[in-house]
Amino acid sequence: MNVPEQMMQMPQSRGFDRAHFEKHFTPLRDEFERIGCVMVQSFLTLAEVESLRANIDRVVDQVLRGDSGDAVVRVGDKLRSVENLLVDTYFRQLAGAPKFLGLGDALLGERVVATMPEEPEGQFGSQGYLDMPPGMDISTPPHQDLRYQNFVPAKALGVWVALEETSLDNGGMRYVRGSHLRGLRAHEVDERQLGFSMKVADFGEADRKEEVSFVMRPGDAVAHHGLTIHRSNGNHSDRHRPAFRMFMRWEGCVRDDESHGWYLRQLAGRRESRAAGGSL
Ligand SMILES: O=C(O)CCC(=O)C(=O)O
Repeated sequence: MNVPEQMMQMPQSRGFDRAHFEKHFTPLRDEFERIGCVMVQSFLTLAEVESLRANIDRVVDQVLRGDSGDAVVRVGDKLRSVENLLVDTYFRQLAGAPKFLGLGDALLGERVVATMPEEPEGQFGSQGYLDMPPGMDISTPPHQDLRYQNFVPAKALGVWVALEETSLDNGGMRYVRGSHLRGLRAHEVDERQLGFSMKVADFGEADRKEEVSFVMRPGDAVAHHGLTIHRSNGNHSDRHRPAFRMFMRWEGCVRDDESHGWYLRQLAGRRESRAAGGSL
């Protein structure tokens, strides 16, 4: 399966036509800075969406078949998430895709790189596939990605691309307006779900009141800052909510070892409890 040419073209300087992305993406920066997230309509073409989907299916069927770790999460017989797509060449190449890096550069106002799985360690942290299958009791707890990633300075973002029509009823994401301006909140372990182990400890009404959400078509993307609190309340429709997500960070970020150590200890504790037959 070929990587879509449009995403992979290699032009000047750092590998892409900066003027093109400045024209399309830089105007979104003000909203991104104020609110902490912004929708990019038709970020991917339908052909690119199809290519992504085909490659995700291929990786799940051929590469991650029999994975015994946390990379492929199923709820019942339904696929919930695939976290380490970067085991595959297609997705490794996508980490250098001009469209994604161009969006990251424009929104952060800094040169970004895609995060790699070996950086945040554990399975959460780079490119992933995320569905919220209908009729399953699953949600995404309110969290800030930087609680998992622990990059400093806090210059990171995630780009979440809808692969099908998405709105609140089928599990669309909610983002807390302005939460990225108020630093990292205390998190605690969420015992319910594999893959999403952290939640904001005191998430409450004041946060809910500030939530924004989007009606998305296939190929639309929402970029959110690494400190923006986001969650999903679950899928109450009969439609799937498949999405592709890529994380990026300023190329100069380093890891806060103390903060990351805390996260890794929580993760290890959770794995132990699961191995001992406890909750997920
Ligand atoms: O798709 C989801 O349910 C969660 C996605 C998420 O938290 C993220 O992309 O950072």
